[in-house]
Amino acid sequence: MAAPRKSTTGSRAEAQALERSRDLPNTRTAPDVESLKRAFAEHLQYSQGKDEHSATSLDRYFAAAYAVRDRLMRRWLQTQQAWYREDAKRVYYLSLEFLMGRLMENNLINLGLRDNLKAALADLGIDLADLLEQEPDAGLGNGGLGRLAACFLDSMATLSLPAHGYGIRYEFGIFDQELRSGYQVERPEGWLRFGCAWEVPRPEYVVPVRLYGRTEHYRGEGGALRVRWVDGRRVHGMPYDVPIAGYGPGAAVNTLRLWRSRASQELDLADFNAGDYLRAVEEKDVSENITKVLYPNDLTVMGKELRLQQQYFFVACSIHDILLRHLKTHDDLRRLPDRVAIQLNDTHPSIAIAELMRVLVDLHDLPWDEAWEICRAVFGYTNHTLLPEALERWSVDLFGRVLPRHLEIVYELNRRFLDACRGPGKVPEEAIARMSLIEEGSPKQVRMANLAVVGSHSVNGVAALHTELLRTELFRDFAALWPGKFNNKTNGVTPRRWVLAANPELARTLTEVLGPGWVTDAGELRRLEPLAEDAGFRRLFRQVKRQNKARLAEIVRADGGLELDVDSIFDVQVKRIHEYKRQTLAILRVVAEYLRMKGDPTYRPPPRSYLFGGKAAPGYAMAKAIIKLVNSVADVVNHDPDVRGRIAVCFLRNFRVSLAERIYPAADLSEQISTAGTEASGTGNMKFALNGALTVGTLDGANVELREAVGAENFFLFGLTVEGVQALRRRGYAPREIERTDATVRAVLEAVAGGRFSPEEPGLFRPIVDSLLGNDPYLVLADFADYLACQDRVSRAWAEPEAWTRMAILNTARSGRFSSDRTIREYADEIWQVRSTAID
Ligand code: 26Q
Repeated sequence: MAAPRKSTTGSRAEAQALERSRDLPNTRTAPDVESLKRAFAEHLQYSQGKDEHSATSLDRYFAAAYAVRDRLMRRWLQTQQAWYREDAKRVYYLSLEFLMGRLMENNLINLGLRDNLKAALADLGIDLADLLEQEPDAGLGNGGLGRLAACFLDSMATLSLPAHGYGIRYEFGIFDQELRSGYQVERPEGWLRFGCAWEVPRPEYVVPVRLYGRTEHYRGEGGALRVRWVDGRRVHGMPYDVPIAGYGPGAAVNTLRLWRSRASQELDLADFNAGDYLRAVEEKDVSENITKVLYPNDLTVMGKELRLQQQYFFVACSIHDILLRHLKTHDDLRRLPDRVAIQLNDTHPSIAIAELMRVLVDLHDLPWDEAWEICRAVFGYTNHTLLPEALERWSVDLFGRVLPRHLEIVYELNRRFLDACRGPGKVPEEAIARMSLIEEGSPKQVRMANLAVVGSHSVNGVAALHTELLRTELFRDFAALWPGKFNNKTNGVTPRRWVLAANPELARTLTEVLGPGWVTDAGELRRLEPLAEDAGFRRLFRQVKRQNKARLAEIVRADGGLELDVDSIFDVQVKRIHEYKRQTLAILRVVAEYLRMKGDPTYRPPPRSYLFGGKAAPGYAMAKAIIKLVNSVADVVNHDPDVRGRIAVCFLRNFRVSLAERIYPAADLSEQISTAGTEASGTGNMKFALNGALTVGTLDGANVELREAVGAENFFLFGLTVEGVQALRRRGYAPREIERTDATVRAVLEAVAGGRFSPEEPGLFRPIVDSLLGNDPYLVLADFADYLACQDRVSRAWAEPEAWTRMAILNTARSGRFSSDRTIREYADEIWQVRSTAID
């Protein structure tokens, strides 16, 4: 079944030559300024074929990128040799999304080349910052889940863990967001248009994958019942490897392997020989469509056939690859759990459980029970959401058509699992119905979350509160059966990208006072605490923030023309647009502020700039309406001379990793205002806090732990708790009652629904207001009054700049726990049992 891998064993002479080249004084990859200059000049000529007259900015970016890439390669090889030599247990992180953003600056920083390259380019009259802007974001994800995977890769390499990421090389990542008259318009984003300097195609490692077809049951050797999957379509998975450099001298360079679908030649040739050239080419199209585009939905899943193909395609390629690597050095698949841990980033890759069963049982002839034990020992599953609409289910019909053998396997797993649950004194029948891998009803559906729970030895939530809710609500039946399986791994973010790269001024200040250790040991930030009492340091901290605000203001000006006042509060809510995240709550408060200022000229809170940003799923009408509302409120408020200089509203177009890197460092206030019990963790909250923003937040997700870490007195808390939310829902939430009794709510809703922000189309925002007054599951109006009161506390706190700065410093000082290094150590020790191996 496997395409032959054309790796050969080289001659002794070749090995000696390579050995010598490694020992030689290393001019090609030396890190000094002169060598970098020379490398740049050579790549401009010999890789780009350009001279100083013809080179574009893009050519210069590529020349510099190749110079950096050369310096990655040797450590990459060394790392892979070390994993092989040590026979290290490896961890595989399977994810449909890796939201990497730009790669060049992080590679420079992690390799310790940034200053030298900056100097080398400066000597040539080139500004490094300008070059870095040439690189498009690798936007291969939607939001939190995809960015978490990217932060994890950075931490795993920095901690020198033998880790591999597996994902899809989408030709089109998350769409570019444009605004037309305040409405979101999606544009395809072709990040590969000019090629990617950081990927290495590996056509010699293609993997064949089957889809559709049917199963044949037959008697094998000794009369045993066996199954094979036949017919259907064949496609090829071609890997593209992206090196992932850890930070610092002892760190690893790991691999992110992204699969691209290609037409399988066998099929093309068969059609071609039959004289149907056009059909052959069409078939090629269908095959290559699988990895064309990222699904831009987060949290609302629809059972699209192509999405199932994507999931299975990349899983099949990855499992094949993992087993091949294992079998290179071990002949026994039963030892797999000692050598391999596979982490499933949500249920999206959970078909891997059925695929590993298929490969072990059908192809390698292992007994079912043994195969199952191996699966459960190998897989871990991370859940990222409690929202019911986000739980993946596939109709049995569709699933069985695309993956006929896997459906049989799921049914057999389910039969055995439910049999084991039944019996006197065991699991009650109604719990069994909830735990079944198949949801009865029409249509019947495969429950991917249940498959992932049953097929893993570990199920983790992404914040303490979220994990508690998994245990007591979503997976309560499973938790009763297997209490030890459920565990918490609170999310984290990488301080390399989110502080060192994004906030160089803050980073320099931190290193000056703390030394460089905080970059890999974020707990060191705690030593900043006493400096919160130092007036000189506070001044410095404020200066850094002010510079960052000026830098963001310049970006906003260049993109939209709005002039932000850098002395105003930068009050920021950036994240995907979703009703549960309650951008509506924030914008309704802006309206309330605006109306209050209009009605009472003596009301003079400190000036604020309200910055919003985020993408709406293209099919999510309510989210798109919210974007339009923000832009419409901005239009009115920003043009009203009565409030000029006191309030500004700005929707930041096309929120993405590279823009986020400019936003978090510039924020004074971080809005984390989801309904308690809905946001699994949040990770933006951590990026803000590390960069010295104060949080206005509910007791939801990781906000709970963030508040504990920074201290309740340095966090603006409001809103219902999870228990409060549950109690209110039981009592019956009556938003009309709130409207009747709260004059501010009434005035705000009247303004929005009555067309004050949409005079051309007075009814435009009626649906938003109707939904808030109807069966709103997110209880926006229930938290409204408390949110306003809380924001008044914020305004009063801002009026005391020294006290504010003290709080901001303490937020940075006490957020070290939210480094993804801490998170990854916990995964490595408690789920994967993999160890760091230093690279010499
Ligand atoms: C599934 C099927 C079909 C199409 C799309 C999807 C899909 C894609 C992306 C479903 C969900 C997602 C993304 C979920 C996500 O980003 N969740 C967030 O994960 C973060 C990291 O753990 C948390 O911090 C956030 O709280 C959580 O919302």
